[in-house]
Amino acid sequence: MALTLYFHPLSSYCQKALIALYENGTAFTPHFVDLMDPAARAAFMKIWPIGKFPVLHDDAGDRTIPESSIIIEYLARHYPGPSALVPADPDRARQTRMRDRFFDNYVMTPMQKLVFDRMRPEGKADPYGVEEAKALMARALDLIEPEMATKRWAMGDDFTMADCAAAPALFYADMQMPFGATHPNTAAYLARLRERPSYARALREAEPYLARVPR
Ligand SMILES: N[C@@H](CCC(=O)N[C@@H](CS)C(=O)NCC(=O)O)C(=O)O
Repeated sequence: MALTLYFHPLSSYCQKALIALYENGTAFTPHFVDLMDPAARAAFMKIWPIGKFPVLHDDAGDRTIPESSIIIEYLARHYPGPSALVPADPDRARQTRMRDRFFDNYVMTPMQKLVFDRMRPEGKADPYGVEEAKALMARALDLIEPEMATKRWAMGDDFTMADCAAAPALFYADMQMPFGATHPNTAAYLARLRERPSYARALREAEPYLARVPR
């Protein structure tokens, strides 16, 4: 098979790439990476020395593609399917990329800060950084909330790369800093994302590991 995805089902960025693959029924070989296993980590670092997943490998051209957004752009270009995850219209493509960046930088990044801070060794917590992350996430949610009053998906009627980014970001953000009571439109959007078959599948696959996430 041409495509291999190096990933772990619990990882939010891996879920983002999985949604894109499942959305278009793209065939790929799943390569599970357990970064807690030193041998598996060392082998993965040879593929992508930054050591962060997901990473896609395409036998065609022997291409290694890291970074979830770049993976989705690559799939949209080389393995297109019924869901045009990056719109053909240049202006809509730019808006999609903007929303993808928004969810990654202002929801996923602070969400990860909250998760990883809880995993730090005793005495190494970073309460100031956590407060900053919470404030950033709250600002992001305040911007998403009015947008999602009228929209089904991040770009309107069409499911795009922005929704691939939004689903795991909002899922884990809600786990760390529940927003259902304060941001009902965003919560309803998350509920729609969870029902979307591509994300429902990624979540089912993450389910056996979810208890590992500190909250
Ligand atoms: N910018 C990267 C971020 C990837 C990322 O942060 N992956 C996390 C899992 S969600 C990871 O590999 N963490 C392992 C580590 O840092 O050791 C992307 O979009 O793919």
